[in-house]
Amino acid sequence: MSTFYERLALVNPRGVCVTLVLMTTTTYQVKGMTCGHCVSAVTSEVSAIAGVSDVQVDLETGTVTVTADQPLSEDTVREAVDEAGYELVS
Ligand SMILES: [Cu+2]
Repeated sequence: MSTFYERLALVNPRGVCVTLVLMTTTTYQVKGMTCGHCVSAVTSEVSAIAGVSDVQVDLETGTVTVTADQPLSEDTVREAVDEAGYELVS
């Protein structure tokens, strides 16, 4: 799994630089997906996780890319993938 953080750097009124995490995009490897039905099952389970705004599944590579407004715990994503009937490999 790999995570990309989209950050916004700001300078607050006291002149202190702060960064906000706007969005995280994480790519997971999922085993067992073979067709469009698998894609929609995984998409709907993972989309139901709080904070998730987008789910993209690539059948050929078996990757699921999840965009969320906060970092997600891997266990949460693993449970959702498991619920759909597949296995999170990494
Ligand atoms: Cu399928």
